[in-house]
Amino acid sequence: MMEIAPEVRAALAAQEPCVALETTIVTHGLPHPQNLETARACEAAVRREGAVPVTIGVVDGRAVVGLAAGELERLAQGGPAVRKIAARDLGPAVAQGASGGTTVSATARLAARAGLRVFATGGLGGVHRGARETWDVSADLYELARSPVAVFCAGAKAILDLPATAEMLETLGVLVLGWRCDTWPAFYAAESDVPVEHRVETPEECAAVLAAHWEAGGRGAVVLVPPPPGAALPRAEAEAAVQAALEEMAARGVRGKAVTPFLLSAVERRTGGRSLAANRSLVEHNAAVAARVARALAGRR
Ligand code: PSU
Ligand code: MN
Repeated sequence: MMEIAPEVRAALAAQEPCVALETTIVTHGLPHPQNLETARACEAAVRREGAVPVTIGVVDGRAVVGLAAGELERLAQGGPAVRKIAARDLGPAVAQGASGGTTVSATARLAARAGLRVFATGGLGGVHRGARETWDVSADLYELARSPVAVFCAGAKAILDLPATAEMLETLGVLVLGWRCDTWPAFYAAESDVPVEHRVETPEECAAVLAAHWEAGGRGAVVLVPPPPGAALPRAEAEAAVQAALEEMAARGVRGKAVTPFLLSAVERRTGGRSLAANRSLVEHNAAVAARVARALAGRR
């Protein structure tokens, strides 16, 4: 059911550092052609830091761990047939021969099955604002309660309820680490009011904490990486754009898996594309930090 690319298979056998990358950000998160450029830039960043990039997605019913360049291009072309595939959608996608981008939940599931421990993306899914009425909580959180994978991200997307997301991760036993930060980054903005309990300063320290977490029977972890200085948007600007996007969404009655893609594009319009630029550079930065930690983890074996 799952296909591991030869390069990835060899790297895993040799215990070389690998970094998994998701593809919903390609198929549903960023517009074309920035989506493809960003995905390639992430792969390049991982290689520059001395690790093997492992982009994961579903192509014609094949759940591929380590997409070839042409397969990634096909997903990036998009179109209505390209699905957004969360962990629970893997079965239907494979059995029906469909193609799609895998969300954090599906990517974490496949990465863990392949034996990968380090995974980078832009933002994690989480508890949506208004979840008390809608019950909209991303399956990403529940999957991290099960799969022993560390996700490097700039926090949960700014469109979410951050304090509720942090509480939920605590309930689910998902470890949260701050990469050189003491509060949750608010995705486009570098900080928020939500504290992070455990801070790490170096790849070696991060690797040591993750290794101990897994040795103690822990499963998923989230490593919060604030956006690099040049990339972050001012907090007030990001917040105003999100508020307006949420109102537009309510007026249009958008629901279910369309919520996240809708909000991302509405925020992009309202920041004059600046959120898109921030998104691109922070994902690449996350991939680079993840690769450095993957190397430190490999060095411990
Ligand atoms: N972060 C982004 N863009 C995205 C996503 C995250 O900057 O497109 C995607 C991730 O794949 C994440 C998914 O797993 O959104 C969450 O979707 P939902 O809220 O429907 O669970
Ligand atoms: Mn949802």
